Amino acid sequence: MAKVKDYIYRPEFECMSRPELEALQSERLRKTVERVYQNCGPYRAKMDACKLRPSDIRSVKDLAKLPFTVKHDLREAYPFGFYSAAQSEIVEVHASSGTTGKLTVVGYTQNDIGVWAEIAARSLAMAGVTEDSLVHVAYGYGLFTGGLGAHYGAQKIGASTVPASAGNTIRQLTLLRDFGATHLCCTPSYAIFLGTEIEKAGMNIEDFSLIGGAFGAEPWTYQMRGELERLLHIDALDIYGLSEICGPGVSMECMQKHGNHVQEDHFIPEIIDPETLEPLPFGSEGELVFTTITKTGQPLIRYRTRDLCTLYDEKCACGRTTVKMGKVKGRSDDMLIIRGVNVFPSQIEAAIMNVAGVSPHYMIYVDRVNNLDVMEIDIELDGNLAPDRVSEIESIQKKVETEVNSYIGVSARIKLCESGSIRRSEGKAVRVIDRRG
Ligand code: DLL
Repeated sequence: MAKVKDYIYRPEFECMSRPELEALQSERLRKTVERVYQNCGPYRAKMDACKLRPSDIRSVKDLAKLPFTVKHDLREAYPFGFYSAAQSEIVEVHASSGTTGKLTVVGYTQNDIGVWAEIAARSLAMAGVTEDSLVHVAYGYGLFTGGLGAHYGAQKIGASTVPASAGNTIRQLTLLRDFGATHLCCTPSYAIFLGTEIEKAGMNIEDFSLIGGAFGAEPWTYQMRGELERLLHIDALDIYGLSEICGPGVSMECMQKHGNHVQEDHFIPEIIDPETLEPLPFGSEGELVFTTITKTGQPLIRYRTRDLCTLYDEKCACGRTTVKMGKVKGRSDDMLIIRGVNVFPSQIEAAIMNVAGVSPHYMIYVDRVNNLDVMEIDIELDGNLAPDRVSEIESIQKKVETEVNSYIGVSARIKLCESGSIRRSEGKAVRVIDRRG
């Protein structure tokens, strides 16, 4: 039974008719384009290069005329060259490191912090947060936007906010239980870790008051949601965002648990073909692109996220009218090419989580042996399964092998390991070690 009630925080924006929304988006887009052209050198240069003037952008229908922005553009302008506001107006700076290269820096004005608090509050309201809730934030606080984003949202609602930050699992569990947290915010992999540690810590989930949570910052499957809900006795909802656009809350799943609503009065989403860069219709899988239309510090125009997913324009039973994003399959940079086949870690997760007897803790190793790509997946056995039941373990191993092969079309060596043997992460999970150099 669902425990969470889905509160529509701002129906006047979340439930607008499409013509009303497009009129609002067009007005905000015009202002944003004018702002970046007048105040941000790299944008003026990009628009001049395509012979575009702000007056050429009259409505959302003109969006595709505008040039894209990519991470490399931000890094070239490191640290503050993409600001569209004076340094004196910037009140907070965040940055993401990615796997390589320079930091990608994002500056927020007071207005932008307000936008962020608003979208994070709307998101937490979808997970049932009210002023009576107690929200335990176990995303990292710091340059990463997870901690402060969830914090601003919970505070805007008026909930009691516990800024636990990441790490120290026993302390997290003790605080969650003793303070009676109703909602948990952290990465799904860390939430699973917390869930599996409860019993080991001699605690009982019945003594916790949790009902829901907002989990994101990394791809996770519907199967993982099932596991998380079973372990923590909660409704586990998906929150999406990225530092460059506005941290957590750019989109959020409602209690229908079928896609994340994009906060379209603040961000215009598009899906493009990552090869041809042409916009694709709703329902097609492609690269997600966002244009911010209410930020003033560092607005971004047609920012290519590298995240692969699908947008849906379907009526949602929750009453919101905004476009929904399907599950993020992964970043195009995270795609593995194994013996010529494109594989995303999230597909492997979906395959292994279909088999009973394994836990959600796994690690993928890729090697090149005699010029051939070889993949090994180490998966922990379910904690309740004794490792000496050889025939049962062999049968699980076979099932995982078959499932992975039929899901992704590539064979993998499956190694089942003892519970607790795979490294846990307190933030974004590291799932792949590619040793092919
Ligand atoms: O991860 C912001 C965030 C914090 C989102 C907390 C949700 C919760 P970055 O560190 O800049 O920002 O990483 C952004 O993480 O482009 C996606 O590839 C991935 N990502 C974020 N949320 C999800 C999600 C934060 N719900 C990058 N599902 C994005 C899948 C996600 N991937």
